[in-house]
Amino acid sequence: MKKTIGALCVITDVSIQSRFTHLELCELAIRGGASVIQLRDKRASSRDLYALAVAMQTLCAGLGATFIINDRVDIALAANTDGVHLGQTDLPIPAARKILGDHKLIGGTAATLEEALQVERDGADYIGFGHIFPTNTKAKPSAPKGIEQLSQVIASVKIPVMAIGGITHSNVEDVARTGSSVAVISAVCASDNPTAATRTLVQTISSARQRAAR
Ligand code: TZP
Ligand code: MG
Repeated sequence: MKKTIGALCVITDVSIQSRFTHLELCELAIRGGASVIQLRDKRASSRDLYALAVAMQTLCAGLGATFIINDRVDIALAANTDGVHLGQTDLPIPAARKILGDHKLIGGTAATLEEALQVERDGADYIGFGHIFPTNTKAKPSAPKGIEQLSQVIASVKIPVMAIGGITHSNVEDVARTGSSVAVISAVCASDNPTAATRTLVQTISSARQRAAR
């Protein structure tokens, strides 16, 4: 059965910090309540990335989380991950769908409403929209999109939206109130205590969603 994206995706990153490995971050974040883990590593060799993806998929399956790999449809297929996340310059979503089939999650990045609509038309399962706030984790040529554009995207598409970029403990409530899922890198990976950082984010998202549903 196809997995869902839930409330919080923690994207593991070993380029902004060296204290924790991908696998350690994966386990620590799931223990804190992350529903989705995404492996994102632009430097690892294909061989290392494959081995890591197999290990992280096994860990996620054992702990009840969804596992997604960034960029790499080939590794998603070979390691039988739950899904893949594709950016605007990665393999097109329809091509990835041909390879992975209907049971795998495919997410697509969008930075504008037009891109979000295209990602939906392309058959993605969710849209990663951002960056919402300023971030140092990834070089971004355009301006942050903010909560208003996020809400506009959510109102315009039928598939789930996952907000990304500069989301921290201090602004996650505003993001969650829109109904969006949340993806973070530095708020968890650069924290001294990734489990506690994840737990706080999950709790804030969950109470904001409950309040918004009332
Ligand atoms: N895509 C858009 S912003 C971003 C990515 C991968 C970086 C998010 O990192 P952080 O540390 O949560 O701002
Ligand atoms: Mg990419």
